[in-house]
Amino acid sequence: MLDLYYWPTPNGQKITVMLEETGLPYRVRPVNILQGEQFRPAFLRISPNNKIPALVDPDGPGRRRYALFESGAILQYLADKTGRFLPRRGAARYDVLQWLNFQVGGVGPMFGQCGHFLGYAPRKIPYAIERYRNETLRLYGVMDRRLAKVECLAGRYSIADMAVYPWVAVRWLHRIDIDEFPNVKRWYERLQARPAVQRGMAVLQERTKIGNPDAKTREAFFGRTQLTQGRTPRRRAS
Ligand SMILES: N[C@@H](CCC(=O)N[C@@H](CS)C(=O)NCC(=O)O)C(=O)O
Repeated sequence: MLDLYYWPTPNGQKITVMLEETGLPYRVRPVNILQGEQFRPAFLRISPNNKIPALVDPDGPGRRRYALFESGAILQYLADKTGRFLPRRGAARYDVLQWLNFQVGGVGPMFGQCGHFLGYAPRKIPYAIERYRNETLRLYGVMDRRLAKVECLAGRYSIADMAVYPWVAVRWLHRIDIDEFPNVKRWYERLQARPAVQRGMAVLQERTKIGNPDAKTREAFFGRTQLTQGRTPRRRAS
């Protein structure tokens, strides 16, 4: 049984969607990142970057236990394990990997910063808001032009779509009007109708808490805890 270290955020939901699509048996290990549980030593041994998602496979390569972090790597691992949603070889494989990396290196970080400066920053910083919202709009434009030509990002339904979908699901955080991107909208609605996508998106959904973060959450996400990984900071030598 796979153990998924998870919280219901876009980066976590990509993996539950893939697990539901493949039917692999898994157990959810909630990591409440709003309460700083990502800094617990046992979790850091699996995910040294103190972020969900992370996965532990008791039957990994060489039939040994294998732990991995980074959602793009986890999606690729699960695709290779099952032989699904990522062609094994050839151009079609690299088509998927390009669009998967487009999400991991572009959509995730840029949409994330856009949401941060629009909704969470204690001060409104117009330059930062404009910078990240422009970048978010630009990325929507890239996807819209691509999806005008093909049904799914890499041609056919793949882990690249699963990676992007949960980020489009929270577009209200980025003040995106999906009607401005009709091809993204069509793609989104097609994925939304898939039962596995609905099941994956629903995992621990009742614990989602987006809104005004309290002091403990702010500290865990944006404060000194990020630099010390939960440990008491060492005093600087004078
Ligand atoms: N590049 C990472 C990003 C993961 C990520 O940002 N996870 C967030 C939740 S969406 C998290 O765990 N944040 C906790 C923290 O930063 O302390 C991935 O794709 O897995």
